[in-house]
Amino acid sequence: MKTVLSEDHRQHFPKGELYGGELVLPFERPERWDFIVDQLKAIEMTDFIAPDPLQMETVQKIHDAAFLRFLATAWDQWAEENYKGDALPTVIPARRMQQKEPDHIDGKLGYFCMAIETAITSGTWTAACASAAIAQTAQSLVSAGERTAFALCRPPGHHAARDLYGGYCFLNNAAIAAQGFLDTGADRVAVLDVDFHHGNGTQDIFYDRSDVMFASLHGEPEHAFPHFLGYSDETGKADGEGYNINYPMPPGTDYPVWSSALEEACARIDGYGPDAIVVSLGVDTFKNDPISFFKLESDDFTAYGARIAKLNRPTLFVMEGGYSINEVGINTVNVLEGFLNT
Ligand code: 5XA
Ligand code: ZN
Repeated sequence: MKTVLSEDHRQHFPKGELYGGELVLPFERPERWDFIVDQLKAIEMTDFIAPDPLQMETVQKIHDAAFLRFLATAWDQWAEENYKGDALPTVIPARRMQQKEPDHIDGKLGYFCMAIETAITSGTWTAACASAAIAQTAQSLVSAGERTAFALCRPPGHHAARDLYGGYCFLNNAAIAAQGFLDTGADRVAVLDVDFHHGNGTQDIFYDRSDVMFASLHGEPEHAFPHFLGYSDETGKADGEGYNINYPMPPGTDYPVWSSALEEACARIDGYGPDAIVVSLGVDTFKNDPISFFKLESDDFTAYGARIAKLNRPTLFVMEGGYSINEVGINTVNVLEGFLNT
């Protein structure tokens, strides 16, 4: 198996994340990547390769032009204001307010943001583009005939919608990869999101489309981020009706419950008959994750990697969340090993 990765991820390292009313060391920080790479090296099951240059045409099919322009220029506009910290929004277009992109960076940040914990830094755009390029390159490998590949993306992507960033995400790597599969001959692609958090961005992007099925297992929005999307009655619209499937689960959910949702999701995906599967692989379902409430054990990750393999389709793994630093590598690699050994 090949792992696609880049040191450029280090360029995105905000000084703080807004959490519990404080600016804390970000949960989503470069160290996570090091733990995953160390564990991948330990099992010697993977070759490491660098990404090809980003193909912006695919990204433009997933994200709006104004949003991409904003991400590419946000830091420079912020720096022009001589603000001292990283770029964080302070005002958002709430209910009954105008939805128009303002000129001032303070307004733009709020306009394009879905969650304000996430800071933009001088290197965020470079890192986000490298992360998307990683997903594209790994997708090309699978499109060219590899059974699987691992896109070690950082920053993650599944909360990024057509025109929204937040939840540590800027460009939607999994959606860009799904579009890449379609552009290279696939008729149908399934995105299976096993991160603890609902992939609101991926859902948003494909909500009215039938060529991408989106299935997500996640914490109930009543209790879990992103709070405003991820209910089971969100089933798609127009051509996409029936192709969006959410499995929200309550606090304390353990593997027997979680894996029966996975079983249902796999049955739906099987029935759909995709030419490729993109797995949004977040390992924040782990019992000790500091910002999540599921109770999966490390061995459960191996078990579900094996279950995904039984779908018997070309499968791309795209890294999303997971913040229990000591186990993020073990749990990620367990999924890949479970898949590869099946
Ligand atoms: O999958 N998404 C995450 O892990 C980000 C959660 C952000 C919570 N503020
Ligand atoms: Zn997550």
